Amino acid sequence: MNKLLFIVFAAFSAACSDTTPPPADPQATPETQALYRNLFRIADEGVMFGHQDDALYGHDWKYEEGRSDVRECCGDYPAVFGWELGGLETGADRSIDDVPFAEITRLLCAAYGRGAVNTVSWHPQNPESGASAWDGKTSTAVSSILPGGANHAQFRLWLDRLAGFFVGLKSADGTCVPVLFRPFHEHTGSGFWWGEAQCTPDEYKALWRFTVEYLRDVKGVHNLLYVYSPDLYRDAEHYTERYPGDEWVDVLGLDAYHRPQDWDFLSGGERMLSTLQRLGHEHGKPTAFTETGLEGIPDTAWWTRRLLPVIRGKGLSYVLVWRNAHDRPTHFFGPWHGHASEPDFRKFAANREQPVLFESQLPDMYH
Ligand code: BMA
Repeated sequence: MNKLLFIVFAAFSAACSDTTPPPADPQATPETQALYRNLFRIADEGVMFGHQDDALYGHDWKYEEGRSDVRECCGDYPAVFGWELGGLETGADRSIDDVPFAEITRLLCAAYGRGAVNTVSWHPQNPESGASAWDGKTSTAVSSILPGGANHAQFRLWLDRLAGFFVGLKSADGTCVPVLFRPFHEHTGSGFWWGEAQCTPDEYKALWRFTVEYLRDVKGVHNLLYVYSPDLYRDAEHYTERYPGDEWVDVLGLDAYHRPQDWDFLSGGERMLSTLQRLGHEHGKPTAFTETGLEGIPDTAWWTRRLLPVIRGKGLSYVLVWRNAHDRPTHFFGPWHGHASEPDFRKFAANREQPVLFESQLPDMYH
């Protein structure tokens, strides 16, 4: 190839590889847009490792500044920090896990300051009964909060409170901290009032679209990327049955816990994450294993024998394991220092076949 042709070709490829679709919020802040572009790019370097509530508490401690069960096992903080907003909708100042929202704000902003990525889940109470998110007895909760529904005004108030939280996430230099927001998750299951048995596909889509539209267009929240995260699913049709559409979603996720009595994690994980990879390509979205874990980690080689094989080569931007509760000794999904799976976690963290990225290994995700 002559030199001129080569330069034209190189410029063309650079332009192409730089073309990522715009996020669901075209007015997303520059840092949020940069994070979105980098979610695509990071998958070529490795899978970011995430842990829910990592900076707040661990297996046998809580609120000790700087501590992290993950760091105590592998020497580095997670690349992705998960946080939970359940309870915020009621105006409470502590979450359903008894965590002060002010602490979440402070530590989430600190994680951003160190270059990490933040994601937020939300287990809002049942709008009809006032019981928890797990109250899925009726099939009218979702329709009751849609426009025209008896609880619609209440739902707007919930979103007002969420919007207040999101716009209040300010870094030291005043930048609004970008967040991967993952509402109404696991909806291919029926564990929550917005689940498959509790509402129709059209109601679910309307709920999603209203939420995005209200936060973005009415409340002017522009630091969010929206993550769609079904539970276990049968096939691509099942995955997309309640999908609100490409213009409403930024990241395609999957929540799938290893429950040996219910399904085979290796073959099921392979199937679901391969389909997710294909869907990511078809829809032009980055993908993530948004929640997973084996409760209590009874398999001491779970990290390299189970998790690593299913995430290997799937093009995921991140994988997040659920929280290590400080007040329930067997409710943990992440590693902790002294647990029998710790050496295997270190191997997982250092493996070279499928790089797993921690906080200090991240490139600048926000520019
Ligand atoms: C669940 C459990 C609960 C917790 C909820 C929200 O999966 O860990 O104990 O309240 O997540 O964090």
